Parts: sequence; C-alpha cells; structure tokens
Amino acid sequence: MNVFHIVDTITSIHPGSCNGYTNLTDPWRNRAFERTDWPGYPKDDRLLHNKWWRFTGIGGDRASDNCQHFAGGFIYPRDMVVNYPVNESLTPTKGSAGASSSLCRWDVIPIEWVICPGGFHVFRPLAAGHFQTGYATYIDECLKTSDTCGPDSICTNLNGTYHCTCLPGFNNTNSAEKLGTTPSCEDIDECLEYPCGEGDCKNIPASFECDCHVGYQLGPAAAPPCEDIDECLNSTICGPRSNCTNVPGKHICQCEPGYKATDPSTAPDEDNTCEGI
Ligand SMILES: [Ca+2]
Ligand SMILES: [Ca+2]
Repeated sequence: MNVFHIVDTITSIHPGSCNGYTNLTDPWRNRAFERTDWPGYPKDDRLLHNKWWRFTGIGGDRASDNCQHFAGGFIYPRDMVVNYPVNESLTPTKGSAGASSSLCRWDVIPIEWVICPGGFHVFRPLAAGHFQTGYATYIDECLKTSDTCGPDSICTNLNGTYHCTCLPGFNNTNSAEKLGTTPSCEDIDECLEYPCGEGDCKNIPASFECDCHVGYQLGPAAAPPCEDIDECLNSTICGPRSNCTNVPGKHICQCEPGYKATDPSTAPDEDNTCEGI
C-alpha cells in the first residue's frame, strides 16, 4: 500500500476528512494574481475531483466566494460561489463552485465543505467540471491564525485586509481603531458606573455581578438590577389584625385601630401579634 492509498483510506473513514486532506499552496490561485493569461494556462482542477483539499499559504487560505469578472470574458482561476459553513463540524456542508463568467454561472459543480478543529476549511469537489479551470483563492487573515485579533475579539475578513472589534463587555484600549491592526481588548469595569443600585457590584470578565442589599433582590428586568422586595406580598408577614405598608428596603407593620402589639415596644409581626386593647 502506498501513501496515496493510505490517504484514500483515511478519507473514507472520516467523512469531513480533517485528517485526510492535502494542502494546495499554488501561488497562482490567489486572486491578487488574477489575470486572463495566468501562467501555465490552462490549469486543470478536474484532478481535485472527489478528494479532500485545503487551501493554504501564499496562494490563499479561502476560496473566492463572490463572483467577479472582466466584462466580456473569463478570468482565471475561477471563483467558488459557495456559502461557507460557520460552525465546526465533521458533517459536510454542500454548496457549488461556479466559474467566473459574465453570468457567474459557467460550469457550476457541486462541492462540499467542512470546518476543521482550528477553524480552517477543507473541501471536496463532487464533480470534475471543465478542464480549463482552477480554483481562485484569497488570504483570509481571520483564518490564518486563530489569534489575528488577539483575545476577547471578533475578526472580520475584508477584501485585502481585516477588521477587529472587541467582544461585548470589552473595550479597545489602543488609541485608534484601524483596519488590519490588532486591538487590545480589555474588560470594561462596569462597577465604576455603580450599576447595581441598592447592591454591591463585582466586576467579572465581559460583565458584572450585583450582591443586593438586605430588602432588595435581583429583578429579571429591573433597572438598576437590585429592586425593592415587596414584603407585603406575603399576606401574613405582619400577623393578624394588622396592615402592611411596603417601603424601599423594608416594610412597615401597624395594628388595625383598636388593636396593639403583644409587645408594643416592637412592631407587630407573625409572632408579636396584634391583640384587642
Ligand atoms: Ca466587566
Ligand atoms: Ca420593601
């Protein structure tokens, strides 16, 4: 058994083939080198049929997924007009590879994609297609390394560059936010703004927590988060023959007219009940 047979065996075992792909590093694939008379024309990517491949290196690490064309003619290599999967999965996502023509629909072939651990794509053409074609690629800085934008950030690939933004709850402490630069995303200390109301604030990564004072509780939609507890919702809290009044942070119990607490030095409650005078 030679190496190629081993690769075929691995491919058949792993449907997504993150363990059984081959790197494609050809510089001519990169869209930056796109031309009508590209070196070595015609290329023949029919050879890629039914095997798993990964674009990588200076040739680009991502297939062109938007079709562009020269007016009145083909450009080479061709685009793969596909919807990339967004979640890491060994289950392939089916799409199609469309050629660059005036209609972007010349010689469309089915294709499938997988996002492998580490965030890169592998693909498999399910048909051979036209013999005068090669797949176009570009460099997606967001795929190049998982930490292009640094920790606690979101990387967005753009044509020829990339844009970093900080995750919610984090601020970029670099002076100016520029395309193609790595930010310094630091946790926002929300506690500096005293957000809890009647409670103590604890700063945590990407958020904050409130420890509400006695008489207050976290309200699901409260603003600020610590809201008064309405103790009077407990109809027996003041004991019989009494009235309950809710106030911020506490409640007040008073005996009905004609009654007084068993121990008049303290407010009535379930134990210190109101009795007839
Ligand atoms: Ca925080
Ligand atoms: Ca209260």
